[in-house]
Amino acid sequence: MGYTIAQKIIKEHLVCGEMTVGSDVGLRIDQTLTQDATGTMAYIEYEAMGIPRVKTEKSVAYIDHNTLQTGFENADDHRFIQSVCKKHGIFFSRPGNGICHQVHLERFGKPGKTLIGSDSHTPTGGGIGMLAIGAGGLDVAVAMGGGAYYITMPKMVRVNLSGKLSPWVSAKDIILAVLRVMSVKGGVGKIVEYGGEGVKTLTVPERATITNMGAELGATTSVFPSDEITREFLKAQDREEDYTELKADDDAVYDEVIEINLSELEPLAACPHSPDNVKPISELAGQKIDQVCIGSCTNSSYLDMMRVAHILKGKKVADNVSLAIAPGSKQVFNMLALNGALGDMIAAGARILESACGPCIGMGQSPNSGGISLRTFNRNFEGRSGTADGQIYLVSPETAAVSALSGVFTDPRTLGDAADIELPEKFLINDNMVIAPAPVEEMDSVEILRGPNIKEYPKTSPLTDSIEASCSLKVGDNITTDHIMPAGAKILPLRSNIPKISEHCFTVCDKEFPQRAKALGKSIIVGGENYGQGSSREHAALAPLYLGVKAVLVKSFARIHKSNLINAGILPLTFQNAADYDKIKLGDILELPNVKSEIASASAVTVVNKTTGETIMADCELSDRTRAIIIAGGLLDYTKENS
Ligand code: MIC
Ligand code: SF4
Repeated sequence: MGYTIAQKIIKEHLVCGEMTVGSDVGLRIDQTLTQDATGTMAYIEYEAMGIPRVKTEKSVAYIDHNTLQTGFENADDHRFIQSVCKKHGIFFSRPGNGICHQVHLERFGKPGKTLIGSDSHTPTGGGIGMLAIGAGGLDVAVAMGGGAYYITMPKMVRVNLSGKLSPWVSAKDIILAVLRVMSVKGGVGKIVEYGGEGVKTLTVPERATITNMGAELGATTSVFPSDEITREFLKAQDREEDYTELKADDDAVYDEVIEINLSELEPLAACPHSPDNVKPISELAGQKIDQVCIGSCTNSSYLDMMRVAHILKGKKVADNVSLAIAPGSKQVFNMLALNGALGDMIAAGARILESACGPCIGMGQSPNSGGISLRTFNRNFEGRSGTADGQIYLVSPETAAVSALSGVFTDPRTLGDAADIELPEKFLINDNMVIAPAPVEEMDSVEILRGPNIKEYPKTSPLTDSIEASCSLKVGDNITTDHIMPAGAKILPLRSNIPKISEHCFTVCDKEFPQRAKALGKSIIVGGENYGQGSSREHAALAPLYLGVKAVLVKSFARIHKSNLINAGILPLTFQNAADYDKIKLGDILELPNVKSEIASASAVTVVNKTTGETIMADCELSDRTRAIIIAGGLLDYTKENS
């Protein structure tokens, strides 16, 4: 039996475990990336491990999220990360150099290598055939120290692409079509692999748009083959030597196959408030809009930007629309500046932003009250834009640009012939905003610059024999990490300060939650399906930990959040019988009388609702390793115990 692309990379990097679906496998990690909003915590954790130099082939720290410096906090955190990088052997990508995933794809990613990143959109690297996975900061810290990264061996999904995109239909429409089929939880426990004749029609940046937004399927990662198109891209980035061919064996076996005929696709939009709420643009056409934002790690490549500039050239943005554009990297920005495309955007009335995440994470450009905003981003969760009742639609750059000019939802196909824009033979190479670490012999003299915003990792404690705690919050299905630990310009600067950031925990759902949980001292959260979907932010586990949350009891979990809970020593429990969800109310007192022995013996966990007298059975799906982590009180304690 042959192997899929992902299985080949896993096999090559396997340090322990069996490659059978559902079992835990440990992988050797070649490259890591962090961004600043998760990075400070990851580097605090790395320092706590006491390993002088990173052991990966390449580790890069990007500053791209917290770039609005409205107080000392972000600048202090950037300085801290820069000093850690210099000392410990990590490359530092300065603010302004671009969004981590875009820059990593351009300058560092290599086919066939493993990459983990403290950001859920790390699978962007799958666009050049990497096994690139989003993880919590602590997992990235461990990998930098040479430790394995553990995943549950996923099922394999093959998406067969046939045909060729029609003019004005774009890579974004492909991933929206996949989301329409699979939904935001359809990818949990799976790797999505693209194949078929249609693959040859897609450039690397287009493939990367698709693997990037595979995160919204809940998938472990997504991957494309590495072929002649990959070689051409790497050659244009002046690193052809990084190329290796990668393809699935002809007799590779997939658990699921999805057919997408590119020729049949039309421009699509993900409507509020979920990336899988997909409708054709033709159905929305004519509705008035207020804002358009073009950029983010999904759609800010040179190709995307050139297509947008071409549409805007010689035209004017509609009076009712505010258009913001953020090129994804300094490379893209600089090329647009030199070839005149930037001038076309400015002339049309676009507001040009720095190369960073910006509006995608609520760092500025929040829309007006109830405003309709078309964005080329990957997430449209409620409130994420910074405007509680903002109506965010996720669309392709082409749809976004055309609609910015008309002031209403517009199907770009109405524009007539599309321009044939191709990738350049050579990108502009200038890595002067990537700072190399100090040589080993100088590392001892590098001082770590810690600002007052940086506070310690919250206190953890080993699992107790029993737990008695109240239900401090009850939430429904598809709770995102943006609900649990909101981001945005006001809250993101607190990422290094868990006591302060925890004051905002779950306030999107319930303003009283932080005070209530703190007053209770110990508590349990109850939720529905796909709990914790979205980002990799471990703050969505660390803030609850700080507030005394001992367990989260839900119908099902999203992958990264579940592992962040385990790393923080919080019990991830699932109802054996989903209907038991109705048997717990806010304020009920719950007792887990034998929790430690049940966890230790891999048995079901008994939950007694002392308020109603009913008993509920819960599962706690753990491997031997994660069981030991939970018992120790989290990954840091486990690592200390085992080193
Ligand atoms: C996001 O898109 O939600 C983020 C902000 O990039 C997060 C990381 C974070 O919260 O810092 C992610 O995707 O992991
Ligand atoms: Fe940044 Fe948005 Fe991409 Fe997250 S999804 S890394 S916030 S651009």
